[in-house]
This record gives sequence, C-alpha cells and structure tokens, in this order.
Amino acid sequence: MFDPLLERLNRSIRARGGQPQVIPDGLEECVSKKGQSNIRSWLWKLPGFRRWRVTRLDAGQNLQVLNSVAYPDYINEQPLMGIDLLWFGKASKLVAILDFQPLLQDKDYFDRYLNGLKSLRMRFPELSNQEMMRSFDPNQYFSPWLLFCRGGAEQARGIVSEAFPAFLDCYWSLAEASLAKPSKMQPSEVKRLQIAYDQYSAERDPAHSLFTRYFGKEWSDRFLQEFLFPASSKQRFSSADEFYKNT
Ligand code: BLA
Repeated sequence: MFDPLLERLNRSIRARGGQPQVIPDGLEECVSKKGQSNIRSWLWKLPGFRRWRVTRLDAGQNLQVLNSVAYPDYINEQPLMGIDLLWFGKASKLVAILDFQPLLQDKDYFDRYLNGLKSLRMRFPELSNQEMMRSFDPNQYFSPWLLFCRGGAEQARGIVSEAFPAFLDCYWSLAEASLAKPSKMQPSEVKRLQIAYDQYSAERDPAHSLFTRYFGKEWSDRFLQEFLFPASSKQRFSSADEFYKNT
C-alpha cells in the first residue's frame, strides 16, 4: 500500500545528500518466525539532519506500515518530522498520522514553524480527527495541526496520492526556510528536548506489542531501544551509546 511513498521518501532524502548509515547488527531487517512478515529499515544522515530513520513493515493483508522520524541537527530547533501510516488490509482500515512534531508547546514557536502544516490541515480537513488519540498525549510532541485519520480505503488512496506528497514537500520547505532563520534555543536545549522525545516515545509507542507478536520479545526490545528511540536507552545500553556516539 505505501511502497510508492517509501520510494518517494528515500529518493527525496538521497536527492538532498542523504548518506546511508549503518544500522546495528540484525536490526536492519527481520523476518517473522512464520516467514510471512518482514520489517526493513533505512537510516540516513544528511545536511541539516543528524538522523533520519525510515521503517517499512510488510505483514501482507494483515498489516502494512510506513514509519519515519527526522531529527534535525541540534543547531536547528525546528520540529521533528513524524510519519506513522498503518493499513490493515483484511479489515480495510487505515490509521495515518503525519506531523511536524514540535519541541515546545508555545505560540511563538508554533508561529515560527507550523504555518505550512496549518495550511495543509485546511486543505485536507478529512485528516483532522486527533481527538481519537489513545496512548499518546496530544499536547506533548504533537502539533495542534497534525494530520490524523482513522479511515478506510478511500482515505488511504487520498493519503497516497495527495496528502503525503504535499506533507513531505511542506517539511522540506520548512527545512530550507529555517536555514535562513537562526534558532532561538541553544543547541544544548534542542538536544535535551530531542532526547526527551525519544524517552517519551519509547514509553508510549503502541508498536512494541505488535513487534513482539511478529518478531519476538528480544528482537523487539533491541529494535525499540537501539534503533527507533536510541536516546531513550543511552544510560542503560552502552552499546547503543557507542554505536551512535556522533549523533
Ligand atoms: C498508533 N502506531 C500506532 C499503533 C500502532 C503503531 C500499532 C496503534 C494503532 C491504533 O491506534 O489503532 C505502529 N508505531 C507503529 C510502528 C512503529 C511505530 C510499526 O513507531 C515503528 C516502526 N507514531 C510514530 C510517529 C508518530 C506516531 C513517528 O511512530 C507521529 C507522527 C503517532 N501512532 C501515532 C499516534 C497513534 C499511533 C498518534 C495513535 C495512538 C493513540 O491513539 O494514542
């Protein structure tokens, strides 16, 4: 379902100077015990971004996922970019979240960084049902204008053909614009908030039980702590610390 988007995302990262980074051993790909599901990830570093990760889960008719987070350099306070697209084929159910994830919940920060997303929300009013958030707190690391949809095949088609390309273009424009706009926050503060994002997300992410079901607990624990949210485990996992010591 989301492969054209995966292609578009990885292509646009490469076009902006993305260099593939090594993923900790065994985490770049995993096939489920029954051999029917596959999860694969990409990790990039590119000008302006210290880390950009992309993951695709293919569990056939049961579930397809495209998930990605972009972490700007610490000298850039702009929001992270978060993508979580899930398609449950058997049930024809879509869960789609696209957001510029703010480091601060603050009007001045929103005015500086979220106007593009705000216009997308007006353009795609069907992507605005965030009141249905269950495990996350909408007021922490989510923006007031996040694109959020629980829907069906029609909404999925709309995301693939229109909303996703527009969203991605809008984030690249933000990244370009922020080059000319020095951050107000100190890099040390941006770093602290990006680390807190990883910690918060690792605690709340509803994906862990899903990964455990497909790929076992040991692999899933490592994937969450060493790849999805490495800063969440830096104190506890010195190997992850060593691995990402420059990021
Ligand atoms: C929800 N994300 C979910 C759910 C699953 C995943 C299984 C629950 C589905 C449901 O509510 O019906 C799956 N999350 C994943 C997978 C990965 C992951 C497979 O991290 C990793 C490969 N989640 C993100 C990012 C955002 C995000 C970057 O990873 C932000 C754009 C948001 N996911 C998000 C939200 C929900 C969700 C807001 C709904 C949770 C809720 O209701 O509180």
